Amino acid sequence: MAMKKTGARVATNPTATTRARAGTAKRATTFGAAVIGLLASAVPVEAHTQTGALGNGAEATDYYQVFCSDDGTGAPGSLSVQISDQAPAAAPLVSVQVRNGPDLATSTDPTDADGAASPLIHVNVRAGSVFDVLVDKTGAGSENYVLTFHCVTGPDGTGLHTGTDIVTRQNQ
Ligand SMILES: [Ca+2]
Repeated sequence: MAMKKTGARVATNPTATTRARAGTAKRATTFGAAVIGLLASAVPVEAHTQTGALGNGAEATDYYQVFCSDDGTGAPGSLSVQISDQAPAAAPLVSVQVRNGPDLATSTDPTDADGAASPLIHVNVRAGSVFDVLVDKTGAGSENYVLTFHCVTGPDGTGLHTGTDIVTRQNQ
C-alpha cells in the first residue's frame, strides 16, 4: 500500500510540474505579445467599428458623432478614423470626413471590396472631445462600408487608446 502511494506521487508530480511550467510560459508569451503590440503602434488592440450602408441616391450621407473620453487611460488628444468600402463592388468611391472645431480631414477608400481600408486619418481635439464623422460617396449606387474609429490620448493618432463611443445622427 505504502509503496503504491509513493509510486503514484512520483508519477504524478512531474506531470503537474510540467503543466505548471507550460501555463506560466503561455501567460508570459501572451503578455509579451500584448506589450509588443502596444509598443509597435498607437493603433489600439480593441476594435471600434461601425457598419453602415448608403442608399442609392448620390447625395446619401451618414452622420455620426464620436465621443472621446477619459476611460482611466488619459484625456483624449485625437481621433483616428478610416473607412473600408465593402462588397458588393459598385462604381462610387466611399469617403469619410472628420471634424473637430476648425479642423477637418477626409479619407477615401480607392478600391471597393478589396478588404483594404482607406488611409488612416487623425483629427486632434481642438474644441471639445466630440467629433463629427460623415460618410458619403461620389455618385449614385448603394454602398456598404465599415467605419473604424479610435480615440487616443496623444495628438495625431499617438498615445494610448482611451474612451470611445459613437452615436448615429443621420442614416441615409
Ligand atoms: Ca477598399
